[in-house]
Amino acid sequence: MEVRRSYCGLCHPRCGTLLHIEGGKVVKITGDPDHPISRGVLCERGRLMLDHIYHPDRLNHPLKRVGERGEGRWERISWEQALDEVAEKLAKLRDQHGPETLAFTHGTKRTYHWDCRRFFNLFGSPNTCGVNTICMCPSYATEYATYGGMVMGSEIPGAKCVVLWGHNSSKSYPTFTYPMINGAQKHGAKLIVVDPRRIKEAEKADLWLQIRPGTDMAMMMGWMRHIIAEELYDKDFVANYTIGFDELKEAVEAYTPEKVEEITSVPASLMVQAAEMYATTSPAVLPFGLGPDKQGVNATQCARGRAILRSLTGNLEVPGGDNISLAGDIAKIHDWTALECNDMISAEQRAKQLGSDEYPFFGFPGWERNTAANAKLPEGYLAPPEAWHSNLAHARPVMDAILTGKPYPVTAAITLANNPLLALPNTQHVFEALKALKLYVVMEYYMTPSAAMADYVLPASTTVEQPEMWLTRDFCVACPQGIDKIEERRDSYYFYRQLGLRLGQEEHWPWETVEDVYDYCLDPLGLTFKQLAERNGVFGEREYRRYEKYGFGTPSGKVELKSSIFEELGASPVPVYREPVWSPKSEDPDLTREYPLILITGSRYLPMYHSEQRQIEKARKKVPDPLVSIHPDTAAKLGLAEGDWAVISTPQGSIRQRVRITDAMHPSTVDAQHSWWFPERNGKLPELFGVFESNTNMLCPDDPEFCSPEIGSWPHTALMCRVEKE
Ligand SMILES: Nc1nc2c(c(=O)[nH]1)N[C@H]1C(S)=C(S)[C@@H](COP(=O)(O)OP(=O)(O)OC[C@H]3O[C@@H](n4cnc5c(=O)[nH]c(N)nc54)[C@H](O)[C@@H]3O)O[C@H]1N2
Ligand SMILES: Nc1nc2c(c(=O)[nH]1)N[C@H]1C(S)=C(S)[C@@H](COP(=O)(O)OP(=O)(O)OC[C@H]3O[C@@H](n4cnc5c(=O)[nH]c(N)nc54)[C@H](O)[C@@H]3O)O[C@H]1N2
Ligand code: SF4
Ligand SMILES: [Mo]
Repeated sequence: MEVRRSYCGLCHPRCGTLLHIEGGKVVKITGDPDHPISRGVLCERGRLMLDHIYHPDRLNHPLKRVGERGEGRWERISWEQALDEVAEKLAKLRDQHGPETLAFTHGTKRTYHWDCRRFFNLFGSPNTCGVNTICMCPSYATEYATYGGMVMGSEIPGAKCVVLWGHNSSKSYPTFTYPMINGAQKHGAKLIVVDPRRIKEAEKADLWLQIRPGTDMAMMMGWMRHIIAEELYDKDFVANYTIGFDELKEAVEAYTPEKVEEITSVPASLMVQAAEMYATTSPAVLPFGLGPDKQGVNATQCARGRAILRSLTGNLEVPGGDNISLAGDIAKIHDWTALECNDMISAEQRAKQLGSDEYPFFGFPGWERNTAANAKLPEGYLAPPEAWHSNLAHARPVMDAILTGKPYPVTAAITLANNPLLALPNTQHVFEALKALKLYVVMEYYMTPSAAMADYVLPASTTVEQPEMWLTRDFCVACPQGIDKIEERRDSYYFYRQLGLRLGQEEHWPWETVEDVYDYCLDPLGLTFKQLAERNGVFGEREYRRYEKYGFGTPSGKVELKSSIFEELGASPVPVYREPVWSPKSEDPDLTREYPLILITGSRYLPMYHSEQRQIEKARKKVPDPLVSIHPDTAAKLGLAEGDWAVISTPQGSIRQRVRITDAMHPSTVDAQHSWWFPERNGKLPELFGVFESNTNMLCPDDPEFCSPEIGSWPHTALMCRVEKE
C-alpha cells in the first residue's frame, strides 16, 4: 500500500494526514505523526474525511440551471462552456451596470481567498462580502487600529495565565488551541473562563465567570477600571508606548465592580479576582474568541476591549504573551497581501463599496488608514493588513442593492466556500436577494440550499486534491496535494484564473497553478513549495519587544488606547458599552413578556462544522437533529422533556429544534445549534432542503440598530426568545 502525505483542512488548522492508497484510491486516512503542528492527531471530523472525499452526493461536474431558479433541474456542461458563458454574462452586466454590479459572498477561510480578492480587484468590484463581518475580522481591523497588527499567535504554551473569553476551544480547535491550554495548565498556568455556559474548560478553570450574554464590554471595562484604580497595569509600557491613557481612564470610570455585577450578573468579588489574576500573573494570554465578536452592537467594542487589556497589562510582544509581529524568516515570504492586487482597483470603484458609507472603518477608508500607518514601519516587522480580513462590503446593503437596484443595481454574485442561506443573519432577506439575481454562480462540494438557487454550480476539489500553504506570523507549513483531482473537480484558483483570462486580466495571472503561486511566495527564502514540504515547514525565530525600536503600526506609532482612526471615521475612540437591543433589561415590557429567555446560537460542537457534514452518515448518527440546550428547571417550567421538538421564536422569526436538557446552561439562557439544513429532504423550492425550518439565522436580525456601528457586525448571540413545546 502506498502512503502519501497530505492534510485535512476541514477547518482552520490544516492538520497533517497520511493517505493510504490502494489501486489509485484512498482507502484509509490517519494522522501524520511527523506533522510539525498536529503531530498525528486528527479530530472527530477529520477522521471522517474519507467519507467526504468519495461521498456519492459530491458534485463532480459543472451544472447549468435549465428550469426555473430553485426548481432543481440541471444540465451537465463542460468547464469550458461554464466559464465561457459566465464570463460572457459578466462582461455584459459589467458593460450595462459597471463592475460593481458583481458581488461575492464568502465563508470562513476554507480554501484560498487571495485569488478571489485578486479577481474582484482586477474586475473592478469592491463588493466582496460575507461572514468576516462577524468572524475574527472585527478583531483584525480593530487590533490594527489599536496597535498595528492582529494577535494570531498567543503563546499559550509559555503563558502563566490563560483567559478564554467566549472561546470554546475544546470544540472549536480541538487539535490546536485546546491541547496547548491543557499543556499550559499542566505547567501550572491559571485558567480564567468567561462564558455563559459551563463549557469543558470552565470545569477545570481557576475562575469561571458565568456572564450574561452580550454584556462582555461592561465586564472588560470593569477589568480596565480595576486594573487602573489598583495600579496593576504595566506603568512603563503605558507611559512609553501608549497614548490616550487619561481618556481611557475617564471612559471606564463608571464601571465599578458593583455596576459591572448589576449589568453582567457576575458577582463583583469574582470579577475583581479575575481582573487581578489576569493583571498580576504574567505573562498572560487573552486569545481570540467568537463569543464577544458575535454580539452585534458590542462586537467591535469587545475587540477593542481585548486589545486594550492586553496592552494595559504589558502582555504584547513578550514571551508567553500575545504576539503580533512576524517571526524571523516568515517576514520574507510574499504573503497574501502581495497577491490581493489591492492597488489595482481605482479610487472611483473603491468609493462605490456597499456599506462603507455606513461602516467606513470596515471598508476601504479604514483599511487605507491602517495600511498607511503600517507602511511607515520597516518591512518585515508587522504584516500589512489583508483586505480580506479588514475591508469588506456589508452583506445587508449588498442584499438591499440586489433587491432594490439602489444605490445601483447588483445583478450578479459568486459564492465560493460559503453557504449564505445558513451563515448570514436574516435568512429571508438573503433568500429574496439570491432569488432576484440575474446571474448566480456557486462553487461547492455538495448541492446545498444556497447552491440550489444558482444558475451555475461548479464542482470544488477537496483539500487532499489541492495543495495549500499554512502561513501564520510564526510558521509556514506545506499542505501537499495527496491525490489527483477526481472527475472534474477543480480548485478556486483554476476558477478565478480561467475567468480572469476570459475577462482581460491575462497579464495578472502569470502562474498556471497554485503550486506556481506558492513557489513565487517562497522565492525570497530560496525555496520551492516542494522543498518546503520536504523540509517540513519553516519556523521563524521570534524577536520580542521590537516596538522598543520601531514603535507600533498606528498613526501615532504607539498603542492607541484612544484610537485616532476610530475618531477620524466617526466612531467612539474610547471604549463604550451598549446594552443589547433585545435584552432582559429592556424597557419594553412586551418584549420581555413575549420573549423571556436569552438566546445564544452557534456554540461549536463536534463533528459538525457550520452547515457541513449533514450528508455524512457517521456524523448524522452522532447528531441526527438540531439541538437546543436548556437548563432542567427552565425545561420543567416549560413542560419540555429531553428529545421533544420545541419551537424557538424571536421577534425575527421561528424555528424548530430538539430539546437537550443540561445544567451547563444558565436557567435564563438557551443555546441553539446553528446552520442546520437537511440534505435528505427535497431540494426544490419551496422546501429547499428544509433551510427555513431549523436554521438559527431565521431568528437573527440584520437591521442597522442590531449591528455594531463601527463595523456592522450583526448579532448571533445575546438575543431574546421564547421556547414552547411543538
Ligand atoms: N446563527 C449563527 N450563524 C453563524 C454563526 C453562529 O455562531 N451562529 N457563525 C458564523 C461564523 S463565525 C462563520 S465563519 C460562518 C460560516 O459560514 P460558512 O463558511 O458559509 O459555513 P459553512 O457551512 O462551513 O459553509 C461553507 C460551504 O462551502 C463549502 N466548502 C467548504 N470548503 C470548500 C472549499 O474548499 N471550496 C469550495 N468551493 N467550497 C467549500 C461547504 O460544502 C459549505 O457548503 O457562519 C456564521 N453564521
Ligand atoms: N466544531 C466546530 N469547530 C469550529 C467551527 C464549527 O462550526 N464547528 N467553526 C470555526 C469558526 S469559523 C470559528 S469563528 C471558531 C469559533 O470558535 P469559538 O471562539 O470557540 O466560538 P463559539 O463556539 O461560537 O463560541 C464560543 C463561546 O462563546 C460563548 N458565548 C456565547 N455568547 C456569549 C457572550 O455573549 N459572551 C461570552 N463571553 N461568551 C458567549 C458560547 O457559550 C461558546 O462557548 O470555531 C471554528 N471551529
Ligand atoms: S481540527 Fe479536525 S477538521 Fe480541523 S483540520 Fe484538524 S483534523 Fe481536520
Ligand atoms: Mo467563523
